[in-house]
Amino acid sequence: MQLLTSINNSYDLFLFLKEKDLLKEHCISWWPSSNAFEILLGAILTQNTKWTNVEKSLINLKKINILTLEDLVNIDIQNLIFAITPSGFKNQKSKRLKLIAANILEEFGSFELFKSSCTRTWLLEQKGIGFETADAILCYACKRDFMVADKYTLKLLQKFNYEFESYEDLQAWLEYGINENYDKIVQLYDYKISLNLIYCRFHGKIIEFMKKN
Ligand code: 39A
Repeated sequence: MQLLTSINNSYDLFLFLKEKDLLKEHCISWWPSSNAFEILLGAILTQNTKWTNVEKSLINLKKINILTLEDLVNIDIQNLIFAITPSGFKNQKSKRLKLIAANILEEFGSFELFKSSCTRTWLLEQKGIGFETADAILCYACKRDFMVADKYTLKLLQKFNYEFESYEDLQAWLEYGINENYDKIVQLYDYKISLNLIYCRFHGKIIEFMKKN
């Protein structure tokens, strides 16, 4: 489907999506959890699968009390594999989860320190963490000003006849239009909205729009 509206920058795209009220049934930052550890799990489990499958794995992980990095490091791998089976690639993802939990504890000592001081470079050095997963962790779990630029976003922009050479080109395009118009965006909200929250909601609006269109 080709879209009739034309957009000149990501601020125009943001306005196009904003008027559709796509997040009215979602929490403020769109990602359905305020628990940063659960967001980290979800960001890795969602690779190459549907979110509904991730939700099933997250429920299983809660049921077996995987609530901290230490729980993840200590759980028997077979039990972890069983719990995350719904989200696919269970052997690969279980190893990745265990490894990142151990590496966070070794490098930062705690999840709180990880949230405040991890860098994008450090995340990208972790096995199985690409741009999209790293930015999802930074944006939603660590509340940093990084916009996720995923395949949904690329597909949506193709409908507006945009093409990008790389993930980082797309991300820069998304962030630039928002940053340049930050003051105008803030005025559209009747609550205090940070740049991070705008990025969270913008990304959420893109996914919800693409699921419906
Ligand atoms: N692909 C996705 C999602 N689809 C999602 N939700 C729906 C809520 N999250 C949080 C992450 N990735």
